[in-house]
This record gives sequence, C-alpha cells and structure tokens, in this order.
Amino acid sequence: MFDSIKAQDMEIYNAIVAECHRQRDGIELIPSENYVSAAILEANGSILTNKYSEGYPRKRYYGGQQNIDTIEEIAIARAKELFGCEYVNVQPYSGSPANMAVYFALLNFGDKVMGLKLDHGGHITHGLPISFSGKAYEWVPYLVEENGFIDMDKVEETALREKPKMIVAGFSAYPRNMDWKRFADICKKIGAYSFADISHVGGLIAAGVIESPVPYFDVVMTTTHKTLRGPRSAIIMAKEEHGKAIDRAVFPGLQGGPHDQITASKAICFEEALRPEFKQYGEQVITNAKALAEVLLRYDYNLVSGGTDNHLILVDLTNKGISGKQAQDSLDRAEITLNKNTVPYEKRSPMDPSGIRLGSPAVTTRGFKEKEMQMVGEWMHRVLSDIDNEEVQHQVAAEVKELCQHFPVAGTRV
Ligand code: DSN
Repeated sequence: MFDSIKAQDMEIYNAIVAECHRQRDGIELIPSENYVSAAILEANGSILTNKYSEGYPRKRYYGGQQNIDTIEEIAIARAKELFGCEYVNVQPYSGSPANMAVYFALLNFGDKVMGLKLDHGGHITHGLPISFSGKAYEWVPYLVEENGFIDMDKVEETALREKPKMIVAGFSAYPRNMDWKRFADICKKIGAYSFADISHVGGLIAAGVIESPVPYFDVVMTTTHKTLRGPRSAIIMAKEEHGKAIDRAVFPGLQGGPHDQITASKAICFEEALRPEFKQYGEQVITNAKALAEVLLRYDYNLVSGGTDNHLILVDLTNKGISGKQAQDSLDRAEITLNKNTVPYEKRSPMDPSGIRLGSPAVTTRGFKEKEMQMVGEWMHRVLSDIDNEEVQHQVAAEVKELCQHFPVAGTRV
C-alpha cells in the first residue's frame, strides 16, 4: 500500500504508516471517531477528487457531470431511505459548515437561538461566543442540571420567556437520550424552528436503536463520520418546505464545488447502514458503552448523569485527584486514546479540564464485545490509579497491542 507516496514523498509516507500502526495497535475511544470500510477508503481516494460540480444534479454550472449526477442522486435516494426524511442535501463539507448553512438558510443575523451550552455537552457551533455562531446570532443557552440531565420543563420555561427563532437540540458530550418530541412541541408552541444536530448519534438513529427526531423536526443535521461510520462529512435533512432555502444556503451561499469523492463515499456509507448488520452494530455500540460504564462505576469513577444511554461516557475525575489532561496523556502512552473534556459546571480550563470523554463506536467496529470492554475498563483503571507510572503504561500498551492483533482495522495493513 501507498507505493506511489513512498516513491515520491518519504516524509508523508512515514507519517501515514506510523498512523496506520497507531490505529491498528491501539484502542480508540474518542466517541466521535470510527473506522470506515475498505470500500469507503477506496472511494475517498478515487479520481472523483478531480471534478468540479457546482450546483445540484441536472443543474450544474460546468460540463462533464453525467457520472457525478448519478453518484449524488444515489446518495440522496439512499439517505432518504435510511433516515425517512423528505428532503436531504448531501453536499455539506462537514458538521460545522452544515450548521452554518442551516442558520444561514432560516435565520437573520442577530436572531435569537437556544442551544445546549458547550461545557454542558453542546457544541462550538451551538453558540460559543468566539465561534461564527456566537458572533452572528444571539444565544440563550440551556443547561444540564447538577444530576447531568436536561430538565425539559426548564427548557420550556426559558423558551416561553425568551421566544427564540430556533431551538437547537443536539450535543457532542451528552450521554443521555434527548426528548426530541418535547423539543419539537416547545418549538411549535412558540413558533420557532426546530433543529436537531444528531452528529454524534446519527448512526444509532440510522440503525434504529435510538429514537429519531426526523418525524418531528424542521431540520436535522448529521455528520457522517461518527457513529454513522462514513467519510468525514455531513448531510442536512429537512421538511420539503425548507429544502430550497437550505440548497441555496449550502451553494452558492457558503460553499463552492462539492467534494465528489466524499459524496460517493457517503453513498457507500448509507448502503452499508441500510444493511441488517448495521442494526446489530448499533445495538452492540450501546451494549459496549454500558459494559465499559459498569466497570468504571465499579471503580468509583464519577460518570456524568451516572451512566449512558448511547455511545459515549463523560467522566468527572475530580474525586480521583487527577485532571482530564493528565488522564489523556497517561492513557495515550498506554495506547488508549480518548479526549480530555470539560464537565458541566466546570471549575478548570478547557485545555486542562476535569473530565474525559470516551465511547464505543470505533472499538465496536473492530469487533470488541462486552468481554473486551471489561478489559478496556480494567486497563484504564490500572493506568489512572497510578497516573505517573510509566512502567504500568508500557505494560498496558503491550497488552493492548496483543489484543488488537485479533481485531483488524481496514486499511491499516502496511
Ligand atoms: N470534534 C467533534 C467531537 O469530537 O465531538 C465535534 O465537532
């Protein structure tokens, strides 16, 4: 593999090979990451990257679109079948630009929007003051309670008082199910747009293992590379009446030519997610997250909200006397990758926060089941309870590598 790169550019070749080894030999617990199939890798690296195709199928600006139109139409049809949506735009480059397109389509600058506060599990694009979203719109945050759950009565109270033009229901670090119907009902009550950002749980919704907001919401956005296990990208789904505004916002409003190699990869990803095996995958992702949560609870780790309903776990390490950064760094040396994360009512800084965020999508793809998740929990505890002990870290790394040999990852054999 990578023979042409090797012949031409040893520096990049060496870095790719090292990354293959890292992905192959280590345990990936970042809940927004996953391993794509060999077919998706091939489409991603194909000559489709050479083409420009501004516009939409049958309505393009440049010539030579016969194959690109076919690919985009297939991607649209499969996304509609997978999520049961009326309309879909498959061109957004990724989650943040997709959210920008939704706001650009339906809001005016300065409009009031409600979103889950970032350190309570939200996302940068849900109104963080230093992001485009925070600068372009007026945000009223909603929060999780001290128990880690969103109180929907409080969300409703805030919405009735503030009358936002849109409510964003979605998260990047909330381990519990969201009450989609209640969010949509609140929006109806005040005449606000309902917008669900399901990036983290898009694959679990596609698999039918957690409830979908699509029937209730005006607009739903998902990235395609997290639990959905496709290429790095996003799609925007909506009720038919919003389709034109969203199309115009994506192109020419915000983007130029779509990345056609990614559109093809998305089409392949949707077909994979339509298979019965993907439902089993979704079920196992949740079972695995719960199995890991159980081990951590047994060792007295403080899980935000006390556990998980989905693929992710948020741990507040304050009672362990270590920070999220210390935990991330030590586990990195043990070949267990996760990310430091702020926790609700955070008292530390985002670069050295109190928590870690971890999850099961990637390890489930490579075949881990409950037994392996228990081993992961035990390894994590060994490292975290002797945080500076490099010998323990190296010992765990060796055991991790041995286990990983039995669970191959597509595209990493070099
Ligand atoms: N970076 C993504 C995550 O890890 O959740 C969100 O954009």
